[in-house]
Amino acid sequence: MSTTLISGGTVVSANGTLDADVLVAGEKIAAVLAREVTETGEAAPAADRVIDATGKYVLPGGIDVHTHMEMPFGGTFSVDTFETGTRAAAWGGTTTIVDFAVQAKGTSLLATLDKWHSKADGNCAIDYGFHMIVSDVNDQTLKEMDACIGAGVNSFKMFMAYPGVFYATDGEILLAMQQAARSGATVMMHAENGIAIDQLVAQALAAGHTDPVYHGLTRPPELEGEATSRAITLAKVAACPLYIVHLSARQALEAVAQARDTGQNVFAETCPQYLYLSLDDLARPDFEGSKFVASPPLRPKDHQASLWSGLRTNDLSVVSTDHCPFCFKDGKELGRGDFSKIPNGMPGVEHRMDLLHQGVVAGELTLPRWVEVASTTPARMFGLYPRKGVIAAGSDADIVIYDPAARQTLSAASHHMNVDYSAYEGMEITGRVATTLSRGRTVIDNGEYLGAAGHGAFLPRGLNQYLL
Ligand code: DUC
Ligand code: ZN
Ligand code: ZN
Repeated sequence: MSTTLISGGTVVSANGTLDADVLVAGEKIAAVLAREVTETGEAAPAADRVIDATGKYVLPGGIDVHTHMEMPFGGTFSVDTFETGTRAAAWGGTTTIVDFAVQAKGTSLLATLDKWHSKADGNCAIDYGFHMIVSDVNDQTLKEMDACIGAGVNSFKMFMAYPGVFYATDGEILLAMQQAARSGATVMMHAENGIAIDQLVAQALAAGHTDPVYHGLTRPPELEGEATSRAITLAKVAACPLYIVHLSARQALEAVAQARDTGQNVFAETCPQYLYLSLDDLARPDFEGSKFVASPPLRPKDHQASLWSGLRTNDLSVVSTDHCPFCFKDGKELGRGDFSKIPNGMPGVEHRMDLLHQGVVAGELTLPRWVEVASTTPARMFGLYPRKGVIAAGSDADIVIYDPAARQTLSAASHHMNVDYSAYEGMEITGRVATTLSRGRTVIDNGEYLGAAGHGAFLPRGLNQYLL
C-alpha cells in the first residue's frame, strides 16, 4: 500500500486549526500527527512520497451536495457531463458531489436511478452520490421511495415551482413527506410559489417585457418566503425532515430561522451566486443578463448581508453550487425575445471553495466555518460522515492542499467547466487549490490534472445525522 505524508501544513477542520502532518495510506487517512508532538523528537513517519504543505491549509475535500450534470431541462441539457463536471470540481477542491437523478413524469424512480447510474458510472473523477427528484407522485412512486433509500438515495427533491413540469401540489408534497418520514429520509424543497409566478410571467410578457431582468422581477422574494413557510408547515404536519435548497431571499431565511428556533428539523443551503451576484447582473444589457438566469433568481444586493449572517448563525448550514450550466451560445440564447425561455441555471462547481475562501478573506466567515459549510456539514447532512468531511484517521483521504496567498482571476478562458462563460469573469480571488487528493489519488497537482474518469465511485448514503 503506498503512503504519502503531507507535511508542514495547517489542518483546518470545523472545530479549529492544528499544525499537523497527515499520513495517507492507500485510500485512507492513517494518522494526523500534531507537530507540537512530532517536533519533540519523534521521527516523522517514513512515506513513499512527501508533499510539502508549508504555508498552506490542509482541508477535507469539498462536498457539493447540489449539482446537475447532463440534466434535461427546458428542452435542452446542462452542458457539463459527469466527466467534465467532476474534473472541474476537483480543480476547485471539491472531492464529492451529490447530483440529482430526475424522474420524468410517467416513469419510475428505480428506472430513473438506473439511468443516472449509467450516466455517471465509469466517468467521474471524484466520488458521487445521488438525490432523487420526484416529479410524479403516485402509489408506485411512493412505494419506490423506500427502494431508493435501500439503494443509498435517501433525499428527495420536490418543486413548488414549474407548474406542468416538476411542480407538485401541496397534497402530493404532503404524501411524499409522510412517506419519507416513515424512513427518516429528508425532503429537499425548491420553494417558490410557481402558480403565482406563472401569472406574473404571463403579465410581463403581455406587457412586452422580454429582457432577462424580468426573470428576477417576476419571481419576487416574497413568493420564495411564502413557499418556504408553506413547505415548513407541511413538513411539520408530516413530521418530515426538510432541507430548503438554494435559498436566496431574506424572507425565506426568516421562515427557516423561525422554524429552527422551535426545534423543527428544518435545514437550508445557499449558493455562492446569491452571496456575490445580484439583480443588477440580471439587468446587464445586450442579453448578458441571461448568463445569470437561475431559479430562484439573483436578488437585490441587500439580501446578501442576511445570507452571510445566516451562514454565521447556522440557519444556513451548507453552501452548495446548484451547478447547472448552459452555454450562452445556443443555450441561453434560446430565450432571446422571451426571458421565460432562457434555460434556468448557472455554472459554479469549480469555484465554490474559492468564493467561500473569499468570504474568509473579507471577514464574513471564520476559517473553520468555511470548512464546516463546504465539507463537514454537507457530509453529516447527507449521511457521508465520517467517511467524508473530516481529516481524521480512518476517513477517506479526500484532501485539499490550499494556498491561501495565491492570487487568481476567474475567467472562462481558464476555468475547466464545459461552458462558454464565467458568471464571475474578471473577479480577482485570493487563494487557490494547490493539490487535490481523492481517496489518496492525486487528481490535481500544481496546475496539472492527474485524475482519471472512472476513479470516482458511487457513495450510498446514510440518513441525515442532524435530526432532532
Ligand atoms: N432548480 C434547481 O435546483 N436547479 C436548476 C433549476 C432549478 O430550478
Ligand atoms: Zn431548484
Ligand atoms: Zn438545482
